[in-house]
Amino acid sequence: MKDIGALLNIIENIKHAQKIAICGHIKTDADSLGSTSALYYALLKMNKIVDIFCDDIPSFNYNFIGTSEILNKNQKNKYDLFIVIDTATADRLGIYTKLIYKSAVIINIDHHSGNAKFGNINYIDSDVSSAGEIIFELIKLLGVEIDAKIATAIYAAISGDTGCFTFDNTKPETYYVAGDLLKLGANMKIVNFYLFKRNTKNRLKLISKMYNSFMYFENDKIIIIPVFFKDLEETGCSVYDTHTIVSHGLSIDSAEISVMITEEKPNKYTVSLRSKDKADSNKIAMHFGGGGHAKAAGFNISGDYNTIFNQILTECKNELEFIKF
Ligand SMILES: [Mn+2]
Repeated sequence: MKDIGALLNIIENIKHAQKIAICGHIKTDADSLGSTSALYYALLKMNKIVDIFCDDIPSFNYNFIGTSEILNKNQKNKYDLFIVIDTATADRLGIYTKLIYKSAVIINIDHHSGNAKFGNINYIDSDVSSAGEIIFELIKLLGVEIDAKIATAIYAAISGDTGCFTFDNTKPETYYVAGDLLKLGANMKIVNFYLFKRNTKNRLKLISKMYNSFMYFENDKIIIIPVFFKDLEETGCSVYDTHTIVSHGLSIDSAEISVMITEEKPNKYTVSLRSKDKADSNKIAMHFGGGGHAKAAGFNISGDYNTIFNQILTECKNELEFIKF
């Protein structure tokens, strides 16, 4: 729920701080990068000393946000304020987890319902589509003029987490915010291309392999898409190139749950889950120590492929049994 009081508390803290750090999560995405970058640009306009971190090398597709030029450039020993965005648990900051506890005040801004509230100030609103929506509100309240660069970063954040305004988390308010951002100069064309349309020849090769390996269970209610390390090697792709394909499993009428099991490194798997109507992806992911949202979640797991595959299939079947009632 929106909590203006808490936002005003964050604003007071920002106003009184000089050295501020901003960080998003590992396995970064458009929401994390867009939200952290937008706030970074806004705080620079307030003449703050700001550093932005992310323990990841973002995909080329996010370069338009401008983050690659500003990310992980400077690191001070201590910050007045450390602002964590879009990150449910502190360990998802990777190597920067240690840094937050050296700061005077930790502000935790997120939209994951399972957020661990590790900040001194926690602003968690799971009603909004993305952290981007919260950051838009925050920058407006800070009184900073939102230019086209900031608007594009926030638009990318929202568009990324809503799957270009197609997921269930897209609400009337999401469109109002997106409309405001377009008026402020957000470059919708560039966001649409880099987040949803751009391909490389290598990625097209990988996708065609993936389409050929869709597996169907429980009268086609469960779709599992395995991607092996050798597939990535043979096509010259990374895990990032597999993104979005997991949603395609749900395009089949009967599908309730779509799972992509990607062997990122030999015997190390990244698992992405998507669900359509009643099935809860978050619940399945939490069973394996992961998390996310009701319709989109994920986790990491290591070990023997067949064992992992069977465990995941069993949990998906359990969820189908559960939603029958
Ligand atoms: Mn997010």
